[in-house]
Amino acid sequence: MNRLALGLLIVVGLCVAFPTFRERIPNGKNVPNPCQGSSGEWEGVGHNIKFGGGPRNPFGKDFAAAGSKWTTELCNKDSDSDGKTNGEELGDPDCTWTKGGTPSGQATGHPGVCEPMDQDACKSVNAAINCL
Ligand SMILES: [Ca+2]
Repeated sequence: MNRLALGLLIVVGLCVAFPTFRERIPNGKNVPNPCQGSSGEWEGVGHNIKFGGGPRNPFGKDFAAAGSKWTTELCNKDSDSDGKTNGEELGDPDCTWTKGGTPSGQATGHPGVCEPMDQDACKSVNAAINCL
């Protein structure tokens, strides 16, 4: 493999949602897409676009500030200001999940996107969110 191909692989790898980061939060691979008319999951949980990469959303900023790991403080925080803690949205309402474990519940919301997205209170929070 030549250097250019290797470099491209690295760049692509960095642009795609960090799979290892998704393993550091409860239900990181099952975060529902909050965009209207969309289904499936939101791979780049900490980013403004579903596929990850680029600027971070409020949860991504808090996750980075927490040392890129799930802490009790991060769990209890409501990063997207929608009234639900990150733990509630990701299925760890009691903040007991540890990496590799099974969360107590399923992810019910997106911790970095204020929901429901069409509410007035959410519009400014979600200004940078790109539903594509
Ligand atoms: Ca929230």
